[in-house]
Amino acid sequence: MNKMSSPKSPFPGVPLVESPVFGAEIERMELTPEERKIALALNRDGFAVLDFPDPDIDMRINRIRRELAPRFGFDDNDPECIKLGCLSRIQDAWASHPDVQAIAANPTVIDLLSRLYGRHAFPFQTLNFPVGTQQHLHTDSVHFSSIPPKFMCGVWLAMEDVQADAGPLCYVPGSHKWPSLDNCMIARRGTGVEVESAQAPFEDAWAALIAEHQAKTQQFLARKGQALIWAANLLHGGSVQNNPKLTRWSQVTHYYFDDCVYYTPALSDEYLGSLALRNLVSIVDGAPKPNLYLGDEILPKTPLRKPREPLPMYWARSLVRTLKLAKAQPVRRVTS
Ligand SMILES: O=C(O)CCC(=O)C(=O)O
Ligand SMILES: [Fe+2]
Repeated sequence: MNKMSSPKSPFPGVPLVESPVFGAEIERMELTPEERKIALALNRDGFAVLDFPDPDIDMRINRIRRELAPRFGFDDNDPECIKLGCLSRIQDAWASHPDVQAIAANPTVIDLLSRLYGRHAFPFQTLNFPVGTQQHLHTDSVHFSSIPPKFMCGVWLAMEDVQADAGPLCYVPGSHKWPSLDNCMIARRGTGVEVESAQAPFEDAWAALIAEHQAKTQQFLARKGQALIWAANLLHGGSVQNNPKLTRWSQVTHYYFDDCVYYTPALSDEYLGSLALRNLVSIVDGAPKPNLYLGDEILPKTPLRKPREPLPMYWARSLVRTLKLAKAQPVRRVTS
């Protein structure tokens, strides 16, 4: 069947690769045999491994390591120096480093993600890590969600061969099919509360899910230049770094997809209409990415707050606020 005669997806608000009718969707995706394997793995396991599609990747990695290492405060060429305890990441180095930007904006990766998800992908955040993150298992969904849900993924790139004692990337295969957690499910408010960590409040619930499914965590002993795509709701994290002298250079690029609302669930109360919207630009060209719901731009509203003062005073203030509401409030910027 050629492209022109392909029927429209019956679930345009669900990523094709996570569609309830994936068996039919994969036939319409126009994938090479290699890409088909990636689609099947992402659908089944919530992650897929690929060789990073850039003939210059080796040179780019070497330049990034050479130029970023001094900012982490250790000698990258000295195998004996202790690498633990250094500043653990640089966020959004893409803005000043052309190789970080080129990896995030790789057109082959963007094209593949766009076909797998059925909407155009755009990178919006980079993280460069010199050592293992030792980050608790988490889903990116609690940091970066979308409406419709699940239009988000991460692409992790190994910038060296990863050793077992360096704290490899780890994940729970199949966990992307478990419920996607939000504040309501764990009886917690997202607005009007102090947040120290977006993911810590969810960790008990994830541990209970792992126990319930008797699920196993796997490690990725990647080769330099290998990449891994993870789905928004896949549990992943960093294993323990047993050897403090070992590096584990990596770059993570986080992607969203066009025509969605982008927000932070950990700081939202969705059912009360309170969304911590994100104010994003695409790493490809710096273009702003508006929050769109079925084509309409969604502007931030004042979050709903619990009354903290005598009720009549609160109502009076609410009335004043309501009258002023025609004026858009500043967008709340949130970093993960
Ligand atoms: O590299 C890791 O250990 C995990 C990084 C991660 O979870 C992320 O950037 O979303
Ligand atoms: Fe993550």
